[in-house]
Amino acid sequence: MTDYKNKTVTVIGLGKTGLSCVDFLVRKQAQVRVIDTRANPTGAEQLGADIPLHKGGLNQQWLLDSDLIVISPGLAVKTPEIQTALSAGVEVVGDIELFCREAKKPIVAITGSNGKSTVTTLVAEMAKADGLRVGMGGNIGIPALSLLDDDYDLYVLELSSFQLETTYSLKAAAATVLNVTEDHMNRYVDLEDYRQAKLKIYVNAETAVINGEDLLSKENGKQSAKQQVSFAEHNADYWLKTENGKQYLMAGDEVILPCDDVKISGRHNYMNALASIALARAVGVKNQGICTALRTFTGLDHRFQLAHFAHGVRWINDSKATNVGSTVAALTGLHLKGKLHLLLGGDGKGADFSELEKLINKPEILCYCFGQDGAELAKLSVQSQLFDTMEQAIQALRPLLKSGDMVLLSPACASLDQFSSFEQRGEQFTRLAQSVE
Ligand code: LKM
Repeated sequence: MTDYKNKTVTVIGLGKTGLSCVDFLVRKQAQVRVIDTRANPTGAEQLGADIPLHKGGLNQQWLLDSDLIVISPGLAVKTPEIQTALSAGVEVVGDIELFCREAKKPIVAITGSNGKSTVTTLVAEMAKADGLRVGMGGNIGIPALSLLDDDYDLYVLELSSFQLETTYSLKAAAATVLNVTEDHMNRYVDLEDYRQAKLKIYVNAETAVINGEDLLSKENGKQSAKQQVSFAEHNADYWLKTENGKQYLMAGDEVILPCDDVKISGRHNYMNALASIALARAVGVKNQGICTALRTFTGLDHRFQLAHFAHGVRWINDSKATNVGSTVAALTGLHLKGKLHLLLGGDGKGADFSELEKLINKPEILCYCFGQDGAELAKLSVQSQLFDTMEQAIQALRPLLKSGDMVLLSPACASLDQFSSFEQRGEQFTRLAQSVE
């Protein structure tokens, strides 16, 4: 369905994405109504007074008499009421599906357990530096449907596995699954179930960009990209050359840039840079734009960001680390002078934390655990303490700090048990860090 006029469409889940769906559908002259399972959904105050809103639960009758249901990534498709509507023949899609049916310009589509916001931003910066008008959004920043209002040459979208589950019409010019490590185990049966949702990004793609070091990121036959390119340290189309102790970002035999000229650092960031180069080149971005972006992009807020430096203590905000793989990346290759005071906790979403054990159970690392799954995290190391909140954990570690130490918030968990988002958690950490004297 692409003609929504006079169709009865139920949007499930408000927030800025839900509002973007309502706005789009109203302009298409659909009969729109909204359901949100929360008692006080965010964005309700911005909803037009003429749009019916059912909150605090689902409304099976509304779902059954819909011509179309547009479901939020915040609600599982396997929810029984949604399954009942699907069985009755009602079409169920997400906001990205609506976007793909309308978009007239090439799309670079990016997913992965880790690094997707960094790569999305880098690709967009590369294309902008090359003179393109770029619409960037999706799972970060601006909801995809809100990008349709402007005249862009290229779309660069970050897509979550939940968004990909409800997308059928994506034909990306270039698509990547950056990596697959465990996340969202409260919403998927197992890692394979989660991976299959992510692999949908390759269906009908022009170029698939795969991680040569992560077999789980590869197409598995059901997908059908026309071309495939790889990135990895060795034996890949986009790779890292090491010569006389210096490293270089490479495309085949061609040097793109010495790693010393790249602002973001660390091995995983060089992999992010290689993936970004592969995606940008797949849509025709020239080296000049690629290099300008790599030389200037300093990284995202809440992503291993220096929040404060005082009395020789570095306070690092890595609130964006909402899964184990992300915290593993933060801890791998960390340069420590003194002790590491590591803040861990929140909603683990059913994760197996055991991979962290060997990385954190060290004499130079002290763990301060908090939130819903704090107790489980505290069991991983002998030098750990348990608190109710992040704020209490920070109060406890303050008197122990010595010059050369690092305080790192890289919690390996979602924030939604105690915060409205990882951004809010990172802002609180930064405020507390800066209030040290
Ligand atoms: N109907 C209905 C709804 C809609 C939305 C009911 C409902 C919600 C809850 O709101 C959200 C918002 C955002 C639920 C989510 C959101 C995001 C569920 C999952 C995600 S996510 O997985 O894409 N991102 C989180 C993660 O764990 O990666 C981000 C966690 C964080 O700390 O910010 F209840």
